[in-house]
Amino acid sequence: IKHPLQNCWTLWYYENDRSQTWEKNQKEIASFQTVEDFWSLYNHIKPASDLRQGNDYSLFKRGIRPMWEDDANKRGGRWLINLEKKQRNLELDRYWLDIILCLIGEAFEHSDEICGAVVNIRGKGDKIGVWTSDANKGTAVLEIGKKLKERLHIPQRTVLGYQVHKDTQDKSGSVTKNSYTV
Ligand code: M7G
Repeated sequence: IKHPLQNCWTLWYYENDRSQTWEKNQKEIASFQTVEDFWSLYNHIKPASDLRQGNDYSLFKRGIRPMWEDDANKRGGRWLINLEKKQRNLELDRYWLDIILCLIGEAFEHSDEICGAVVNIRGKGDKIGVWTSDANKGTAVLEIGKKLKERLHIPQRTVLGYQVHKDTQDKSGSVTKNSYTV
């Protein structure tokens, strides 16, 4: 008998095809709800560091689309980890796996607030975001941010910021303000 997870999760792949809309480029790869099925999927796909620039993986609870517009995300935001270029070789895959394990292992006290996580492979620096459902739930958002920083062994001096999706969506400049930091 396989070991069930508390939630069923769906892995998505975004391929940067300019002839298609952003939404159409989001493809569901597979869903799993046991530890064993997670590892067989994980062992079967390319590590994030091998994706082409411009592409993403997303892991979301089943039924939540990896986009701002989804009902579960539209009032939410993300804890954002900005990586330096050299971290693609050193840390990206470890961070992404550790985040997946935090999500599917329900490592947070406020795991109910978690929607999913996204890794963006980008020439200007890769990014990992952990998406939560309600940016106004400060206690939950902060608990998740602190736990994340601790579980990934991110140095104390590195500041992580939480950005509201609405702000990211209609940002005019190139930076979105942080609504929380840890
Ligand atoms: P990105 O891929 O999150 O980061 O956003 P990047 O700027 O480092 O590549 C790039 C663009 O993709 C955005 O400006 C939007 O046009 C589109 N995009 C990204 N996200 C997360 C969404 C989303 O959730 N919904 C929609 N409709 N477009 C999005």
